[in-house]
Amino acid sequence: MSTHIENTPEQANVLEQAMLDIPDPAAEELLEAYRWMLLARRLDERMWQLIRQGKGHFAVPCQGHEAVGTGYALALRRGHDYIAPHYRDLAAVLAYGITAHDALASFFARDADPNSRGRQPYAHWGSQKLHIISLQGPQPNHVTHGVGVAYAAKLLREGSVTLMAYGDGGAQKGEVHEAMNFAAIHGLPCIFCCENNLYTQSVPLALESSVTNIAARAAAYGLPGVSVDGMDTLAVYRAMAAAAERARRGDGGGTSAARRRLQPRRSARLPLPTEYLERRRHALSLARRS
Ligand SMILES: Cc1ncc(C[n+]2csc(CCOP(=O)(O)OP(=O)(O)O)c2C)c(N)n1
Ligand SMILES: [Mg+2]
Repeated sequence: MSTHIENTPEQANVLEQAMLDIPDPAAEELLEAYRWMLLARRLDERMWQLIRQGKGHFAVPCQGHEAVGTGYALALRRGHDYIAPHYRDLAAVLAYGITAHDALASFFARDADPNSRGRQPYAHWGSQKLHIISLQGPQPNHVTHGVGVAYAAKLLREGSVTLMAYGDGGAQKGEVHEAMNFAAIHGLPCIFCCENNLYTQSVPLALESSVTNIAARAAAYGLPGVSVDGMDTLAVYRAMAAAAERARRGDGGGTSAARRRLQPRRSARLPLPTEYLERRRHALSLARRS
């Protein structure tokens, strides 16, 4: 149990120190990681094309988030550790066993979609078999669910770690506070990974949060927190591997990491060109009537 942790600067610095001792992944692993990132980017580009051709209805770009998902997937034992991914973590779910075919089946809402058989919108990842905790529409509910899975893993002495990823907008929600507090009280084997792209849809971080370094909040719960460059796969890998090691050792308190990326990008629902025209016609007809 990790109650009553002192919030000292040393405590906050624990992860930063531990990261220094994490060795680089083997060359084959790095090559595999590059494949996940490239495949995610190519799929993403294709989906945007399909949307613009009017052949898809809902795209969630992962561009700029590939290095984060890849970094944390590299640090975990895939198939054993659980992930509750952010909706932009295509690279992570590819690493976890979702195939390009599966992702496109989800994009086209087909029965072959292993996430929800086409019943949830694209990017609502989830697979019991692959240890991917199902994503819900309301953000970021999956964070509390992830903590529940970590609690169960602890009770069952399963030895697994659960990683929850969410955006900087999601980080402002009560769920994250509740999840971090509960995880810290019970010393749960879990990692909080905030993918800070500096925007919540069109709202800049400054209007969502009074602090820019989201990782600094970990200290309020007695958890170590570190902020790394989310465009740097190896930096993310080291932070996550250090966090996972602590969690596995039962060092308690869970762990927390936040990251930023360099290219903020708008999210994600583009009306079809025909919808645009329809809306324009409608707006014009209203204007004419008034
Ligand atoms: C409770 C709730 N409110 C609003 C939304 C609509 N919504 C979907 S994604 C999103 C933006 C989330 O921003 P952030 O967490 O920073 O993630 P990003 O898209 O930037 O990666 C919003 C507001 C939602 N899904 N759930
Ligand atoms: Mg964001």
